[in-house]
Amino acid sequence: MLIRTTASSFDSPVSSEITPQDIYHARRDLMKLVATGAAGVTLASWAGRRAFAQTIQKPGKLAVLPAGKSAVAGAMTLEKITDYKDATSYNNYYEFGTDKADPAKNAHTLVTKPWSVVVEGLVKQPKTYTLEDLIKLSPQEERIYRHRCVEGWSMVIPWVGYSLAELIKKVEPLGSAKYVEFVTLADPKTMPFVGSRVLDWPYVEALRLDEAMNPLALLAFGMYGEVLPNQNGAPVRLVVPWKYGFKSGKSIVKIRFTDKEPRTAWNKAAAQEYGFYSNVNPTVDHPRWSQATERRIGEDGLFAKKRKTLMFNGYEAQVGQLYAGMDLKKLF
Ligand SMILES: Nc1nc2c(c(=O)[nH]1)N[C@H]1C(S)=C(S)[C@@H](COP(=O)(O)O)O[C@H]1N2
Ligand SMILES: [Mo]
Repeated sequence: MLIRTTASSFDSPVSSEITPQDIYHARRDLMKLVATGAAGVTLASWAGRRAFAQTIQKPGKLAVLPAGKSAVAGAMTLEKITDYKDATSYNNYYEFGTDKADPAKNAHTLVTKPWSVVVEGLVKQPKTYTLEDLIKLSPQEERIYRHRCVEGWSMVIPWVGYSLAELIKKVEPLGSAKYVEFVTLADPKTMPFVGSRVLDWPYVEALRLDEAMNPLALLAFGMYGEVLPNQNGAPVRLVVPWKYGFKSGKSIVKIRFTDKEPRTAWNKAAAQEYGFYSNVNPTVDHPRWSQATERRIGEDGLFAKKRKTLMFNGYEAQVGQLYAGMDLKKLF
């Protein structure tokens, strides 16, 4: 994979990486700055506008995880990055409680060292990776993704990791492998809500193999230039930006290749509400609420005007072909 790290290459991204939505939102952010008088000369050029949109403040809370800017098409949205504070205090991580504030309060008990990830099932090279080996398997990239929860909120998060495809290629799936299952940690000693009846533990998620091979599917080890905070799924999680957030399992301990569609935690809990695919889709509502709009966390306060939700969360150019010919109302 091509890794570009210099500022000059960042200043001339190929056009396929920039969507009309990205340009629209970047321009709108700039207009706001101009209106408040905050825009200085450095924002006069297009490069300046993008530099503004992409500047990532390292929070200085956890170990730094160096990464080059990603060259994967679509991997660097220009939209305004969500404040670290919001991204780390408004979470879903049911092993630590069902309230959005619970993971930040409770996840300090998660033990992330030592950590290993078992890769098994229909592969030629099954292997147990230590976290250290897994981190070194491919160069770390920074990716700025839109992140959309099925409950109707969204954020923009700079992740650090590499394409899940890099790991998949290393373990060589057999021809019979059609799905990839992700099993996450379920430790009742350190996770106070494992054992509660909301979900059948461990939290399990899965992708079709071709979805898992799409370069946007990210195995993430960090965010905002540092290792993942516990509440965001330390030490390793999945990020699948064109799907609702629950497809992105946190604190992964096992990756299994199968020939049958795996049962997933939310599908088991409420099959009529959470399908296997769960692609972000403004035209298919959740049975109890609309999916047509979203509220961007940290944007304009509590009474924020809602934004229109984009098909495949704005990643249609990159992933639309995976679903050609499928009835997405049935296979939601
Ligand atoms: N193990 C585990 N992974 C999980 C969840 C969970 O409860 N347990 N919640 C999911 C949901 S519903 C969402 S929206 C995202 C939230 O990720 P974030 O808190 O980093 O924004 O994590 C997903 N991964
Ligand atoms: Mo979610």
